[in-house]
Amino acid sequence: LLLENRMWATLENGGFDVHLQAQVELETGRVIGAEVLLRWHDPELGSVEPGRFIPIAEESGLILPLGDWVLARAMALLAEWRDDGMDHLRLAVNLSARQFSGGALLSRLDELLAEHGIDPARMELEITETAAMRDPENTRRLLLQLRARGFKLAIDDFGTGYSSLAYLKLFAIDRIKIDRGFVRDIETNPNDAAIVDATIGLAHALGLGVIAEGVETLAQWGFLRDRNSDEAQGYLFGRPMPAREFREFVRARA
Ligand code: G
Ligand code: G
Ligand code: G
Ligand code: MN
Ligand code: NA
Repeated sequence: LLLENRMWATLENGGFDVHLQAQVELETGRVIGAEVLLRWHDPELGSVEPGRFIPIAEESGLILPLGDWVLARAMALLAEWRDDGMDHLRLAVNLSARQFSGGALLSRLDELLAEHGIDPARMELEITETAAMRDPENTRRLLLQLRARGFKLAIDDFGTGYSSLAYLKLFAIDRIKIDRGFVRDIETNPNDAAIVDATIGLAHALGLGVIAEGVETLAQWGFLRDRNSDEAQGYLFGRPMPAREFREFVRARA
């Protein structure tokens, strides 16, 4: 309850922040966008991990206003970038199950698009397969509506959730994010290598893009390049960093 109360106060005080982690084209390492990752530094508690506070936010319902704040922040960043000649970059935002089933998402996104004058193709919405499978029929409908708006859609943490491959043909998605748990031991664990290999093949056979998460080493990058994954994300290319730093990061590599 302490954390929950503290989070409400932080939200009211504008004390949450986001970091951006680069997403790169696999072949070249060129930055094509970033994932938006929520950060909370509390004056008394110090830095609190999203893995700790997001589950609490989800249980308490705080995730709805908090997730809304993240979406607004992402749209504002895209507007800044557009005005600054960085409009080729995409931002990926994580959606929680509650946001996704809440019913207010579509109208809120429409509002934000209009307010900031954003091309929805610049924004990718990530949902985990577990969240997607809570109510597959609702998910199917909402994804179609989001796609009709022009948003990009990705399945996060692919392969770790309670799900079925059948949804891949049921849902209108653009990209699969291979969970970093499969990437970590890709060079030493033949099972992980096989899973990653098969996932890339499956994605491509279905006409979907694929991004590998948690890429930390040149060897992992090489493995993924050999298998023709499309994109990658991980410490090798860049840690999550404040938005201002990310802008410099992109400039320095352009
Ligand atoms: O750096 P990392 O520790 O940021 O993120 C940990 C977890 O928190 C990830 O699973 C990520 O999906 C989740 N997460 C980070 N930011 C957000 C957010 O804005 N909304 C939601 N729902 N989850 C987030
Ligand atoms: O939404 P998702 O669970 O995919 O959030 C990405 C998480 O992965 C964040 O917690 C982020 O900090 C973390 N992360 C990003 N790149 C790497 C990496 O190269 N190695 C490890 N161990 N974690 C990473
Ligand atoms: O190894 P070094 O610290 O210079 O790597 C910095 C960055 O340079 C890496 O994160 C990667 O983006 C890029 N890089 C490193 N090695 C290679 C390579 O073999 N091929 C390409 N295209 N880029 C590389
Ligand atoms: Mn994610
Ligand atoms: Na993930």
